[in-house]
Amino acid sequence: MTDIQAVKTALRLQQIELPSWAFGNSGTRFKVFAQQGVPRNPYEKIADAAQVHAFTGVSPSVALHIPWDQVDDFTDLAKHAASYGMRLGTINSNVFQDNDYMLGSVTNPDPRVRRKATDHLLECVDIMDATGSRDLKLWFSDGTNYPGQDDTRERQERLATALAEVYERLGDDQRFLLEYKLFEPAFYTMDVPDWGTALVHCLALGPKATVVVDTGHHAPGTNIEFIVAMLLRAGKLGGFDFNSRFYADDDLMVGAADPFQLFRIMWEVRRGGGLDPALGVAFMLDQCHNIEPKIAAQIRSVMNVQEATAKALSVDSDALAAAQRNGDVLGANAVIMDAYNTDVRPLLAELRAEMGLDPDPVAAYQRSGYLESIVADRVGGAPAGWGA
Ligand code: RM4
Ligand code: MN
Repeated sequence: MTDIQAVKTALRLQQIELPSWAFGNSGTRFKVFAQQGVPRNPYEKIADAAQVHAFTGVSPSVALHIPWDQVDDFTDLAKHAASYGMRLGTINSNVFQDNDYMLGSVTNPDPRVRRKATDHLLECVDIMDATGSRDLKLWFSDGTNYPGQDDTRERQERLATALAEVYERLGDDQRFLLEYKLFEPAFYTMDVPDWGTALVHCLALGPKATVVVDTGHHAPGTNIEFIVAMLLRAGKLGGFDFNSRFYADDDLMVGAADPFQLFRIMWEVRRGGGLDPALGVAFMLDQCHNIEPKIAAQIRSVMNVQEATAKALSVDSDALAAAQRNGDVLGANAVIMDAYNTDVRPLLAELRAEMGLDPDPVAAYQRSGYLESIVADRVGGAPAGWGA
């Protein structure tokens, strides 16, 4: 039997962080289709993110990407966020868009480039101090394209050196989240290709170093929920970059390509205690809305995470444990499938009504006229996008 009140309480506690870059223009290497009303600066991105929170009630923080979201005064930006009932969340470092980084950033063979990259990471911690952010997300595009191009082991030493310097700089209440990615932009070796590499570096440093799972960063067919279970077991799951993919790092809306996988991931999160905010698992979106309207797509994505979570919370864990103890393969699988096949949308609609929200957040947003107002108001200036 599922305790509906307990499910609702857990859903109220789950917060989903929005990426500032999802509100700017994005595309593929073939074409960026500019949309109307797109924010022109971090202040306008936060205004858009606030809309997502206004209609979902569970997304009160915005992650920043530096230098895309560079401003003169981060304290002022934090105040601006607070005026919308929002706060600034994870600071994402960016050491992949400068010409100097062609052969890598913190693993570059040139010590001058390594210094520059590490200094950027340290500057991101300064920004965290100003914004009150807990988390620094580290993703490195570093790697090689050809066998022999550089010394794979030496690159790991360089990485360890940079990570140790950043780790030392973190305040008592700050952490870093090390992100891995199988391939792209490097095609032969990535310096942090998988969760094993990320975990080894984090274990060497201590409790403030954790691993972040970007759901788009694995080989096809990888059992991501197993990785989640292992990282939770080790106390090293810092959080998620949620998105979904059909082929590679597609950055589509989470839950769109494979809602069953998202449910399985959320079940392991629940099983490992990760829904308890005290464990510090950050649920973040890392997506690009290339052809769909961005604010509505973010609302939809938040709802998709909530639906997967509600299904995971619907698993009858006592019945599952009993079936597992009895070696009842079919029975155990049936418990999981019953939860997955539960329509949790009425429960979420009820919860939203209890929270004073419209039960249908996308429709309510679309009716609100916000999109029409930003299309009319945001005329002139340069729309935000990658590199902006
Ligand atoms: C990377 C990685 C990072 C994100 C950038 C834009 O593939 O997912 O988390 O910040 O893309
Ligand atoms: Mn990511």
